[in-house]
Amino acid sequence: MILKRFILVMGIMLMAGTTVTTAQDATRSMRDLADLNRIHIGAAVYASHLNDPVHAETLAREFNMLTPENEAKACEVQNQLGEFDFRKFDRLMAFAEQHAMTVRGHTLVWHQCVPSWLQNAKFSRDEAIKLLRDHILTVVGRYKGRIPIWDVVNEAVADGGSGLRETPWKSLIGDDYVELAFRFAHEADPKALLFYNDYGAEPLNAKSDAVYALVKDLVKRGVPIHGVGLQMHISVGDVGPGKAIDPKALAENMQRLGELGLQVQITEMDVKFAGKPTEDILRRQAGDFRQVLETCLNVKYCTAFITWGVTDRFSWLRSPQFFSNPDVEPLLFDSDYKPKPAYFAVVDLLARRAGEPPLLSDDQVAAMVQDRPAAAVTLPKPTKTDPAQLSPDSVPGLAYYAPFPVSIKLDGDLSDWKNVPRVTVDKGPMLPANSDTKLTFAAAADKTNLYFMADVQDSKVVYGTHDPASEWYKEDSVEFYINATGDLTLTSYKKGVAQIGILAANITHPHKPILGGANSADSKVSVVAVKTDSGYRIEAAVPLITEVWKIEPRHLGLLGFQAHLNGSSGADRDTKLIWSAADTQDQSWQNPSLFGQLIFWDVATR
Ligand code: 9MR
Repeated sequence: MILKRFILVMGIMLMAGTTVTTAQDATRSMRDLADLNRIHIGAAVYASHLNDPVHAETLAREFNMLTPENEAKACEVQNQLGEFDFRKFDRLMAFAEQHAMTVRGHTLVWHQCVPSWLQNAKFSRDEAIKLLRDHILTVVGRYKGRIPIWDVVNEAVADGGSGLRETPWKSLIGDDYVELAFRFAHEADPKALLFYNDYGAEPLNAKSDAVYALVKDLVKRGVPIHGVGLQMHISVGDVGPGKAIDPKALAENMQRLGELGLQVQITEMDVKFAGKPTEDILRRQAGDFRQVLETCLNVKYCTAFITWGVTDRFSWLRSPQFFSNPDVEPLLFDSDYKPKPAYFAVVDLLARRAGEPPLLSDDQVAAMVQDRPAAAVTLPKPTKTDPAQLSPDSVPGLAYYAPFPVSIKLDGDLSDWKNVPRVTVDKGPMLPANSDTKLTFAAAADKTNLYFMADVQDSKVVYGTHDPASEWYKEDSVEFYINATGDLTLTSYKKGVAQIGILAANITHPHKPILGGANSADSKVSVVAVKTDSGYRIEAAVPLITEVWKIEPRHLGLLGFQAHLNGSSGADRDTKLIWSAADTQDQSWQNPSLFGQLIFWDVATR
């Protein structure tokens, strides 16, 4: 869906004290950009909001996912025992289907919106289990095959993380009500992805530890659970290094959940503040939204980003029952559906990540995100010089687009690398005058491996002259570096980062690779090296799943990546060529933040 539209941004981009009055030709909606990034961007909605045509139009134009804000909750669909009312829910479903939006079912089991028959109820455990099953089977079953994701259990962990909170289902059934709810939801729709959803468990803290322990146990025991929703109801200024939502700690939490085999989604984001909005508040709010989305985009397990409403006008936070600030503006669109700085922050980030023209200048971004955490390089729109190429041209020194799936055989023959873009590196901190040594590399993946190819031009290939255990880099060798931790800002090595030094000496050592470099053994790389007329050539296969990483190629998903060449003309290294522009001093061996990016590119994408 390409909706061309023109947004006149008059005086709403208020950055760093200066009013930026710009007219932006935003040719793509947030929804289009989310589609390009292959991520769901959603909003919570009431069925009654659809009465407002501007609301309906904004929702369908800007979001590819919706969550019924209340319509699926127990007190709404079954407030009287055995009497189900799906009218409002059906209305939202119909709207979503009409506009090809994905629905997140929210929520089956919760300690709020408790139906009257369950309040202070006196059922036996068996009766309660039957009621729980009937409820879930009826609700999930009605939309079987149409709702791909359900928040099965909401907010079950006590604040502070000490066990499960008291709820009607817990007191009637016991702690296993959680597990039973997941099993019943799976019974009702075996294909639906089933989530546990909670607030206050976004970064690393006692509550997120408790959520992690809960879901880890469920996974271990084979309970059908597929994801964790991180709600993200926060306040302006909460996001940033050392703050309540530290992007690094958020990424680490997502990462550990992902490593259990679960997806992660930001399910209910809004950013509140006391009093009336000011320019400064809205600017910092934009930075908060941007950093959370950026973290989500950087962690491969994060698959959706949902705001708790479309417009400030209908935010739950305005209600006297909740935050009770009639002036709060916690969302992306204001009360008149005008996009706010937060909207532009999100759209600009999505555009940059998809190689579309940025909406904001780098200064504007910096003003909203002080202490910016991520290695957010701005990349040009991906283009292919040669239409036969399987992925776009690389961006010199910054990004390499690795096509997948491409099947490669390690045999020293490059015919299977046809149409995989090649990059030549002929610069670096050490290069003797008149040397014509250079490195040409390429990368690709299939379902099991990430492949690297290095074709080295070198008039004298030197190997076997040093002890590979300590001085491997003093003779001819190629280095590929990977940062698969999801955190491209890391300034030191840890599990998941590897410097894979592959020696030319492998030419005479075909069976067990001779490697050097930090964590290189972790990579479990296989190597074939051959001598060529102009130098030597290396093909390497790094398993996508090892003890230290789980790399899942996903379109536009990224890894930290670096390529180096060490050249010797006899006694010692006299050539050092480096691909990434950030590493000017040969420091990648100890600082992964100097890597560039390897961006996966699905070959099916035109
Ligand atoms: O925004 C929702 C509000 O309209 C309802 O009155 C309330 C009770 O059903 O629930 C609000 O949504 C909550 C969500 O379902 C779970 N996480 C916290 C949300 C805000 O309270």
